[in-house]
Amino acid sequence: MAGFTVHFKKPTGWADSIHIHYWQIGPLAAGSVWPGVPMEPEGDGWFVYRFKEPTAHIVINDTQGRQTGDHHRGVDGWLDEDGRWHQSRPAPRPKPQPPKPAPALQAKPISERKDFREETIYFLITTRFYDGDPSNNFFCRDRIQFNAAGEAVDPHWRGDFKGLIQRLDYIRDLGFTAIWITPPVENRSGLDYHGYHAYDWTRIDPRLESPDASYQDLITAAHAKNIKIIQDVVVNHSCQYGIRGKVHIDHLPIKYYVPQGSQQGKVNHGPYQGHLGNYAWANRDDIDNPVAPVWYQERHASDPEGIEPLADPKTHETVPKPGYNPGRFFGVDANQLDPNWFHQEGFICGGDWESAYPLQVKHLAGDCIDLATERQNVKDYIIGSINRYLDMGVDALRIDTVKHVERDNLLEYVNAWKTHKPGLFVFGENLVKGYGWGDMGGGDNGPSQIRPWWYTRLGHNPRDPNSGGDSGFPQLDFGLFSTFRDTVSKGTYGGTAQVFSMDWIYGDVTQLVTFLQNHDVGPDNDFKYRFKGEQWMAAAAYNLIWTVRGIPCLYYGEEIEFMKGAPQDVEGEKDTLDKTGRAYFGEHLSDDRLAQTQSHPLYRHIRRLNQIRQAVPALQKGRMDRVSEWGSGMSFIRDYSPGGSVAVVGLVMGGEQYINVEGVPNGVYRDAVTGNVESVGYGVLSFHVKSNSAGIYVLDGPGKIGEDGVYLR
Ligand SMILES: [Ca+2]
Ligand SMILES: [Ca+2]
Repeated sequence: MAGFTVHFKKPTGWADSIHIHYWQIGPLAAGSVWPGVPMEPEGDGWFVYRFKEPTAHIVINDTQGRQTGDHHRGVDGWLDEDGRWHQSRPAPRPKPQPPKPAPALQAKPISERKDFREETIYFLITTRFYDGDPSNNFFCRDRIQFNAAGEAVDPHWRGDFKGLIQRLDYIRDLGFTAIWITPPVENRSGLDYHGYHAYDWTRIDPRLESPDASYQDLITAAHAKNIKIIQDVVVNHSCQYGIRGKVHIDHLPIKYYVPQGSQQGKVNHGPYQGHLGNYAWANRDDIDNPVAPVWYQERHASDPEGIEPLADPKTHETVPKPGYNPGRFFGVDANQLDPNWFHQEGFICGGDWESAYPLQVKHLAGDCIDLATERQNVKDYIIGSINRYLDMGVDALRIDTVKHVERDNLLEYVNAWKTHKPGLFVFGENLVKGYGWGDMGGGDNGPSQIRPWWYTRLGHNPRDPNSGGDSGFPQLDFGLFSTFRDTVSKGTYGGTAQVFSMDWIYGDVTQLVTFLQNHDVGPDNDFKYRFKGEQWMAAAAYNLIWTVRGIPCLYYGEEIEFMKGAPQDVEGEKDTLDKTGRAYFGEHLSDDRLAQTQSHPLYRHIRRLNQIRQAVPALQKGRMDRVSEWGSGMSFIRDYSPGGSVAVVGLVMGGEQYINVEGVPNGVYRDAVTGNVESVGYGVLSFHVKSNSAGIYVLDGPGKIGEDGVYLR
């Protein structure tokens, strides 16, 4: 017998120590002992072994854990790196093709984008983004900034819809396809520029609109640029004055307030001059509520300066009176609230924060009065008001203060809006610092019922997420966010895998909205500052957020490290917005500064990540598999086989690395970052990643996407 010869092409990533293990080679010959005998190199990555026996069962391996499947051979053959046999040596693989041009930033038309996981989100506080109309600018009563000359500057209500419309191209160029705006409905509070103190859900706040830039104009203009609008909605509470046309909360008109030692009409309240009422527009001097008591409504019209003596109906004392109880102007008597609209349990105290019932029925703060959300009149009012904005074209909703409303009650609202507008994407904010696993562990001090995962589910067992299916109400991913304090903020991915190990507790983890920071929180020890870390750490965080499961969301200014290290919100009594992460951004968007802003390394970085994610369905929708993490790097597979898309991702912090990922479907992979091509024949993809960069190998992918930058190259 002549025997036969086996040739083998070493796959990418295999060690050079190629061995062949064999058995059942005939009745008289013994098989080899694992890992078998060395094969001889024969050039161009090929190895050879000659059998004297007629047949053999064989397994080829590299002695480092990589091996082929079992083969039974009796004739000469060449085994290629995809596991296929040939009768002669196959031609070398074609050289990597030149990368195709990157897909245009233009997303598919909105009408074709039914799955919100295809989007990435830019979150902005409308009043702090870009001022297109100074005539609607307005100072809040609190936290007014004065310049050296004693003039009030930087009005809180400054950015507006007109400015946002003018800068839609900026957001589109950055690659975002959806904008989350702070609540646009009419507000009333000493500090209401952010919109979370609603007074009238049925009206858009006039301080955001201009004659030629209404809310409808914004929605229409965004849609014309293929950008979706996400409206922020507060269900849990109203402002401290009640709701226009529905319910009044007792207090004295603010224009009668005079501080101790002053005199009405002579007080310097900055832009308010004289009193805290009328500043610029008469309809904002206090409230114009038709359900307020008759005396209140009469004063609204008859005494705009707040100088005619008024007897406080509660105490019969007369105002204006210097130093008269400020609580009568700015406070709320929790015992006098209308039970048809408000809960009757008083204000939240220290011990209430980790307990569901008090958290959900008590008032969050003096200007956040807890609505009786389970009552039909409240449901009808809020659901009906928001339906109108959905009819105007709003594409998605973000729900505020989720854990303050009992889940099944809140789902009544969410499901009503989804019924009104089928396919609507609605996500929630359930703020937690920590993993947020509730009764599922992770050192959580609160119960499951107030944690994000609970709201993504329908079951009622706090220890069994699978006791109910997907509620269809995904949440902002505060669990992942919380890990950034100890990971990317310290220049390591170490510990990140742990949060992904609990992904199963969510209804649909691929729909969570992921972020590094927002207007309330940042990834530091106190969870309250804009990201303070080095620029490369932020880039590493974005590499992660844009490639793991979830829908990435960027907070305005992150793209240029805007207000780096500043507190997200005012801290000290004297702080003004310019000292915080909510500072006015518009100066970076002026015509003469725009090019500079757009050349920032992180701007270019995020732009490219958006390009890549938009081109790879697996990054949008794939489940995460084979998560591996070793501090200076991590790797995983995003498997969206149903959509024909698979991506293998390796992330690197610090020096360059070679990364091996196992369990990879066989085929040809192209790196979206470098354009490098690798073939996988035995389930292992091995690739090189430069320092502080990433490899994003896409099965049958388009090759390199976008231009190299500082952090992706
Ligand atoms: Ca303005
Ligand atoms: Ca509540």
